[in-house]
Amino acid sequence: MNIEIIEIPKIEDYRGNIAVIENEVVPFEIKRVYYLFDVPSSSYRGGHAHKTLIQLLIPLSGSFDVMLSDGKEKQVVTLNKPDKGLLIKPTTWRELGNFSSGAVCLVIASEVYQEEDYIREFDQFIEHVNQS
Ligand code: T46
Repeated sequence: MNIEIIEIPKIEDYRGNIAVIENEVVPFEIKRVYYLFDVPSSSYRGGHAHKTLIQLLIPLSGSFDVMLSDGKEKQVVTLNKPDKGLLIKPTTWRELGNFSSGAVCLVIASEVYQEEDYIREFDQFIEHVNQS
């Protein structure tokens, strides 16, 4: 599976913690940041793969599950620590679900939004994997 858990450097003291993401924390130049919030617990996000985009998903608050597939194997990663992110490289099918109340998913991305980079049909994803 083309994924990695990234530890985000943090500074802890009696007042609480600060986690800092500078460019060297991620293996790409940061081009976009967005976040998912107020996601109903019964809702699913994602359900697609990217041709070139690399993303780091960080559970800023609460927890959620990321269901992953590389076309051969499946894996589920639970994200519930704000100093541990999930790096998802191409070409990986991802679906996010089981959001806890108040969960916030921060996403740091290697590219600006481009709809042409999405593979939104699982059959097309399998074809893409088999061709590459
Ligand atoms: C991903 C998961 C974790 C934009 O206009 N700009 C953006 O940067 C994004 C991310 C979305 N949009 C528009 C496109 C759609 O009209 O917002 C709408 C919802 O997007 P989407 O259905 O792709 O949202 P998710 O939560 O299913 O997927 C998003 C990212 O698109 C995706 O790359 O990995 O979050």
